[in-house]
Amino acid sequence: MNERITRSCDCDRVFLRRMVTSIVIAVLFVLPLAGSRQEVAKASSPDRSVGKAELSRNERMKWWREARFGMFIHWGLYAVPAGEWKGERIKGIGEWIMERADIPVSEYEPLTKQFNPVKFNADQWVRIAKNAGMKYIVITSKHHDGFCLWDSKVTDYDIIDATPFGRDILKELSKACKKHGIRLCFYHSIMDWHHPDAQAPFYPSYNDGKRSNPNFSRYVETYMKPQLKELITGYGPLGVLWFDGEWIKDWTEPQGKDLYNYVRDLQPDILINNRVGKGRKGMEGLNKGDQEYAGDFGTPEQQIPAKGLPGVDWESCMTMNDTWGYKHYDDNWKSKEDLLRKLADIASKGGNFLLNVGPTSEGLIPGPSVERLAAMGKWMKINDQSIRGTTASPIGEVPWGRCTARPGKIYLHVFDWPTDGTLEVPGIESKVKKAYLLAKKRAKLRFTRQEGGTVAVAIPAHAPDPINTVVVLEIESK
Ligand code: H79
Repeated sequence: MNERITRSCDCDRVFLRRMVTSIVIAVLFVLPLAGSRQEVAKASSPDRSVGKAELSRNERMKWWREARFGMFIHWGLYAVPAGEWKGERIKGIGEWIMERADIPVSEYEPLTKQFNPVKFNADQWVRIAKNAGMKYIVITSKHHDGFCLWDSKVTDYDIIDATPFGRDILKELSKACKKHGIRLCFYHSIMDWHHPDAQAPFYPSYNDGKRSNPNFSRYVETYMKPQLKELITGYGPLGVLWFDGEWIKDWTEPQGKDLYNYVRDLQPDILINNRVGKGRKGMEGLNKGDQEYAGDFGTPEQQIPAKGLPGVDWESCMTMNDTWGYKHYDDNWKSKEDLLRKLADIASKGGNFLLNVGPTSEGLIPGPSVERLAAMGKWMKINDQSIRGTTASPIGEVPWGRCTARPGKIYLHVFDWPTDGTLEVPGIESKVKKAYLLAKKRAKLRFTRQEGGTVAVAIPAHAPDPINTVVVLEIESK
């Protein structure tokens, strides 16, 4: 099996190279005496060549594991109806309005004429993400409705050929991301309700899980793959390709593996989510079973796995209200407290947080989203070390909040500030050198060691930050 789709291949390339050298020596000198030839052949067999030395999974995942926080952007024609069709408010997520309101292609397509986001400013969007402390942006190059946000050569159903706006949104974002040091990533739907060789003939059952389109492989080979090539070669290098809509009957795991390899041949260091293939378990988006499935990370949607996913890379994607694509009447916003605590919760379980915004058809990120991101950025400016590049809690669950770590430091995210002036931290086996508030590094906190590995830290009477105050323990690294 192709080494690149083997999830367990976490070995460091440098380590491997050294190992190969040792094995060569062993082959030449030792093996003729003791030898186990099979092992040698296995360890020294070359990687599937992709034109240049292949990066190990750890090397590829490095920036993503460090980033911990990214922005999801759902933007497309659905921002025009914004949750309403023919005067009726349509239930469900906004970007699904075509399916939910049974809109035929012939009526949905003309929305292109109304898509004129004159207030779109790529630089502003990227700055909003960056100021929130986010390190990457995942935007819908194409959602299920099939409309393309870039100048695709294989269709006219795109921003340049079909709308009065006529500006290449992805090109502008790509430039702005480069300027601000943000990784640009694309969400790309495998399911396509517009392309005649995909699901469209089955109107109104766009999401039909039972029926096939006899021409689906033609759509894959002559449309989807060329489009992905355009995106990777013309807008990259990309951070992630984030597939979705893979649950349709026409999509199979072998096709997923083929697509995974196709994309990585075009950009060897790119990351690809698990929805490229069929390994997803319901909405949890974790790789199911013990079989090998394609993909570099799991994608729990609208949820945070209770215990994280030890040994697996994962990213929770979530909306700030109840829709991904803009709906003008959805006011069910999560509070900034909730969002900031979710960020700490996810980091404490070793995952990433991909937080969504759904811009309007004018090209603006809704005000309530901007406000929340600004509040998160304010917290991140002081506390980002406790999130960025950290790993899951080394001491399990704690009663007052969450915990993250990096070598030599444990970050205590205190949500419920103790009123008795003492923060009890269980399970600390290493020697504690220092304790302080991350917001006030020079003011050292006193601490005592209690029985059973608990360290009691003397803390101020009132929570310096009622949402999440971070207390740092500097420990002797093992
Ligand atoms: O892009 C956003 C949504 O439009 C898309 N994913 C996020 C990131 C999405 N969210 N929900 N859905 C799509 C609805 C899909 C629901 C289901 Fe299934 C498809 C239910 C049954 C088939 C996937 C496979 C979930 C459970 C099994």
